[in-house]
Amino acid sequence: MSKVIISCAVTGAIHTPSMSEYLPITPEEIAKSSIEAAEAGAAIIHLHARDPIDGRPTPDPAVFMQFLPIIKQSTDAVINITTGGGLGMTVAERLAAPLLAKPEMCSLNMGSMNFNISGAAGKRTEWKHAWEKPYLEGTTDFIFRNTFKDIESITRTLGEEHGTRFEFECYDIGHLYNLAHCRDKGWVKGPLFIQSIFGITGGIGPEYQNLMFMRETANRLFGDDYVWSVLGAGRHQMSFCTMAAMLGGNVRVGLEDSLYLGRGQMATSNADQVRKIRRILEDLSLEIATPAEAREMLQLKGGDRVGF
Ligand code: KMH
Ligand code: ZN
Repeated sequence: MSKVIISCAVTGAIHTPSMSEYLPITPEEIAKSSIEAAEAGAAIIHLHARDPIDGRPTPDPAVFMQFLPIIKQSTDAVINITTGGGLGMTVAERLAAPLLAKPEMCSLNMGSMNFNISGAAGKRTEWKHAWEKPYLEGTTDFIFRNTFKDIESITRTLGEEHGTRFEFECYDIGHLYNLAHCRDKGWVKGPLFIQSIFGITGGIGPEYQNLMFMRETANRLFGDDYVWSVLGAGRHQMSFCTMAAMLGGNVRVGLEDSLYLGRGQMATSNADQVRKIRRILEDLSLEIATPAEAREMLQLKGGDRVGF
């Protein structure tokens, strides 16, 4: 069995500052949290940026550039920049930082979809910032956009022109077929890094039968030309990662997708979650991939060939 790649998505665009005091917001906090996660065993750091003043997700390349070089200088981890961005950003805005930074890896959501995170607001009545509640509640009327034309263009500009490879985010079985279509068109080549996502309202539900179905479908479509990873949103994070690892997959944790460490227990850092999944994996006699091993498994261009 090959080693397990731990990805850590440190801040994202789903959770808001009122939900956890531990969510990294400023460039300094994002850099520190990423470095800690890498030191704890994450080989890949998946990054979004936030407005340092109010924590709102931002596509501003200048903000990304405040933390990317620090993380690069302090760790060997693979830096993976979102192309999904945050709610309400245009495709061009979402691509601004990746095109400037030319990272080894970028996320790529494999379709347009409903993306309802209004449930994350919970029963909360007090908010640190005025934008948070409407941001979340507005997602009952939100469509995340990635048409085939968008996907083709992203694979050409980032992939072909800059040598960036992708974390193909698949929220449902149909997204695997979308990816197979892109592969058949010649827009993307293996080994494909597939991130199967469970538990986002708008995507497939967090049931283990779906995990098996996702795995079997990916096997049928991609044979051994893919590297599989799994994330479970919210309380499904650790159980879905564990099941994926037992099926030969890789795992993604981080405060982007869950603010908790266990039932009723907030994670106080990204590194907390990395340490927990690492412990589970090692208890299962699985070995953790180093960044160098992840680079080899995913055929990445190398940390010295980025734009930051
Ligand atoms: N938080 C994930 C469910 C992206 O950055 O492109 C979605 C995500 C999207 O990671
Ligand atoms: Zn993300």
